[in-house]
Amino acid sequence: MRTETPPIIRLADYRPSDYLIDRVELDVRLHPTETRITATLALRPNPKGEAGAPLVLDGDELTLLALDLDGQPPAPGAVEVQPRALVLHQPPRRPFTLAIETQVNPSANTKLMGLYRSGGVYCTQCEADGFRRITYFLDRPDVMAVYTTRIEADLEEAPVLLGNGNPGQAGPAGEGRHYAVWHDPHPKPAYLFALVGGRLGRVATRFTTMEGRDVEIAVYVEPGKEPRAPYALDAVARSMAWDETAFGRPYDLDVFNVVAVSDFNMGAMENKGLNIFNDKYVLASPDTATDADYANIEAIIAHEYFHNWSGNRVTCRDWFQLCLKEGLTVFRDQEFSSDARSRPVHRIAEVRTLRARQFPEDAGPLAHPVRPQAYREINNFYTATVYEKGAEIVRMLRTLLGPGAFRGGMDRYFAACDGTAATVEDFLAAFAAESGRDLAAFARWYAQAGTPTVAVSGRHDPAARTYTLAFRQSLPTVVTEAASGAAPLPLVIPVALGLVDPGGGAVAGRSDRVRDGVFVLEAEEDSLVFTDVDAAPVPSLFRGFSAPVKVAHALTPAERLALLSHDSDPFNRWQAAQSLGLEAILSRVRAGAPQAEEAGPRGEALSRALAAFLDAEALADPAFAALVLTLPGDQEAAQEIGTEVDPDAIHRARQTLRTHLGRDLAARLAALREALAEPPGAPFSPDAASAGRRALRNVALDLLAAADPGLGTRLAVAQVEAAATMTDRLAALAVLTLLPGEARERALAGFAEAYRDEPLVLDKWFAIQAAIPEPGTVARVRGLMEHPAFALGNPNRVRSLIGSFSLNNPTQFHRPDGAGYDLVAEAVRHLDGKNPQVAARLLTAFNNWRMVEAGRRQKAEEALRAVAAVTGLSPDVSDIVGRSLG
Ligand code: 0A1
Ligand code: ZN
Repeated sequence: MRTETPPIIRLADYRPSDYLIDRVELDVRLHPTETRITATLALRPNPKGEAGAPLVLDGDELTLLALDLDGQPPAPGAVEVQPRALVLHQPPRRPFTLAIETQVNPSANTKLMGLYRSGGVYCTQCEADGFRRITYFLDRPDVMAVYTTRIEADLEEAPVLLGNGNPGQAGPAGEGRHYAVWHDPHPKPAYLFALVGGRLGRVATRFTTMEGRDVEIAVYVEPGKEPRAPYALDAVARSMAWDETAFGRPYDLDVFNVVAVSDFNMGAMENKGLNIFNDKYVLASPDTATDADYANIEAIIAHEYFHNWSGNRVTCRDWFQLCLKEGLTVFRDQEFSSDARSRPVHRIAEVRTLRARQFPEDAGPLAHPVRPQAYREINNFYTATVYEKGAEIVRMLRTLLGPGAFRGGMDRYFAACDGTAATVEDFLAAFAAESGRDLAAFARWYAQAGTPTVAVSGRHDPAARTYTLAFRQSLPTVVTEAASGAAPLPLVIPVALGLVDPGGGAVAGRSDRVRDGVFVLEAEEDSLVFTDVDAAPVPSLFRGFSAPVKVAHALTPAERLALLSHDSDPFNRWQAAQSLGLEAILSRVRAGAPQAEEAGPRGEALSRALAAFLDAEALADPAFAALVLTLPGDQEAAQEIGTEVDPDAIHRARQTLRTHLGRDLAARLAALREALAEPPGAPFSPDAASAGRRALRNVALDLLAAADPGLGTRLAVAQVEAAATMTDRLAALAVLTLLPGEARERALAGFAEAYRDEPLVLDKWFAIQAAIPEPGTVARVRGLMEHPAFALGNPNRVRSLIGSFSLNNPTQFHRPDGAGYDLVAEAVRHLDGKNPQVAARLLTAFNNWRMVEAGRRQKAEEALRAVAAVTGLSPDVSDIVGRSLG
């Protein structure tokens, strides 16, 4: 088999479908290897399509058993079965019915797209194009139909049968089988179809909507795991309530079901009324889930639930509009989590994710606009850019319009587009109509790839008592196969800002171009004059991270310290500490390994700043303090350096700074650990305040261990043994992984033994070992791939071991001898035959290969070329490898 580069699909070529499907009746007879599906489709020509065109139904790995047209077998020669399509020539020019019987093998479906089995449970995944693996269909999101699904299965094997919409008739079907009918009254695209059949445990609750609808909410999990489901169940109920209050959006069916499965390509899926989840994002107990897991479960439950309006009631016209549902829904789940937890702490977490994942994507060969103009494989576009940068665009819109007009625009959007498959233009039109603003220039955020840089300089004029800020924006020209590489146009950039008095007093300065604390930068260059400014202030720019940009703004350590101490904006206080930390790391790297013991002047400044900060307020907001104490990661420093990166030099510099901070702050950190210690037997709570205390305690442990490995080992070993929560146990184990020796190996072995029957906990064990920054790790990871708990067929295992290695272990992934690259490339090659989507995602770790120094770069290129040379590569992997090398 030859590798085929999949053809390019362009937004500019969009055409409405020639046919529409109004109703779908599915009859699914579940069987482990021979599942049969009869689909009865009510079709009609689309008045917007081409009259008399052949009907081309998508299909993939289907066996066609029977077909009839309006109750008759079609005329000989009228039907053509192609490998990936069923073509009906000269279909009727009036409404007609097609009944199609297909057969599939769910047990052999290792791609986890379409109908497959996970731990014996039948389930489906249809986004983006999996429905065509169940039956022949117009598998595109602008074809929306009303579905009725009859599911039949062996009663022993699958006592629970779930579908989209509301439950209808159910009962015995003879020969030990039974059936259930589900009807979804809301027209939907095929990608939102789902069914589940299996033996499952259940927890449930009820919710009454603002419209008075009584809804039954249920969460289904592996039998026996019910005690771990209530947190997710409660998160559904809280999400329902929040969407009513925050956006006026009620739920619209009588039941809402969530099913957790252990084999899932992504996080979760918003199928109408039947969300299917990776069990990692459902199951939680203090002994098995960390605080981060609890936060993720809450956020992802909310995300999928919010899709019911932003995604399902209003869906996407085509896959280029993916950000229309994803960016908006991420924004909505971020707001939900901010309301449920600490808003500033959550904002910092969002920005850390954006910088760690989206900025690198936007700076490498896989860069693409939030709304791509072309793709070869849509499943490769579920990216940080579409999701996270997409959410930032919605956030900027709110900043620009203000909360009132934003909410009004959202209401208009939902009203105007309800029941339709919409576009980004429809979305922006609602806000333009509401606010009376022209959003044409703002729309460039959707079309231009790359992270903009905004360079700022400030000048105080004592005589005129003015303070002038000069801004200049620049956007890299991104050249891809899909985009011309045309010079980018200026973006509309909301700059939330304020002036801070270095001594902590008030600054009187004002400018009438700043409204509600926001200045809007629209031109390439602009300057802003504040009047009545007596003394030179420190500008606090991009408060709350008001735009997804890099800021080039030279400040002295003293000025950063002033922001850390006196800014009213918590985000920028954190940012000040981060900038000091980053500058301290970079200056060490640039100086080329100076004396190991020295922190450098910036390191000293950081120590002093953090000491003052800890004395003043560590206990006031522990979660915030934990973030302030956490240095920027290796990858962030690498991004900043940009070319000829030496990951070892960065790692050494960061470790030295950690050691230095740990020494300078040792007494304070030890005191903090005491002050934050949990009284024995205290009840567990996953709430943000309790999690914040745990976070600060564990950051303190990490720094103490960096300063004094002996003490660190003793403290961490004790904590691993005595921990009351997985958060504390895992944090201590992670500290130990940085301290080579017997104690570490014993702790790791003990952990594996204690959780031998807990795959999701063993994933954490895989992940922290894969991140050990030592030359032995490649061999360790290869060994772990042979561990009985590892399985290449399970996406969670693969991501935990190999994904963690490639993303969280820069020194070993980028080993100078190329052994790290080879490990990942080999895994991609093995996996591609099984699960191309996960293989392709794994390969994106090579995204920044051009940034590393020449020796490593050559090794990375060799590894990529070895993947490219494999015959029979999937479209998924061939797309990523092609763009990475392109
Ligand atoms: N719409 C889902 C993401 C998703 C996309 C593709 C999938 O197929 C494997 C699964 C899920 C979301 O945003 O949560
Ligand atoms: Zn989503």
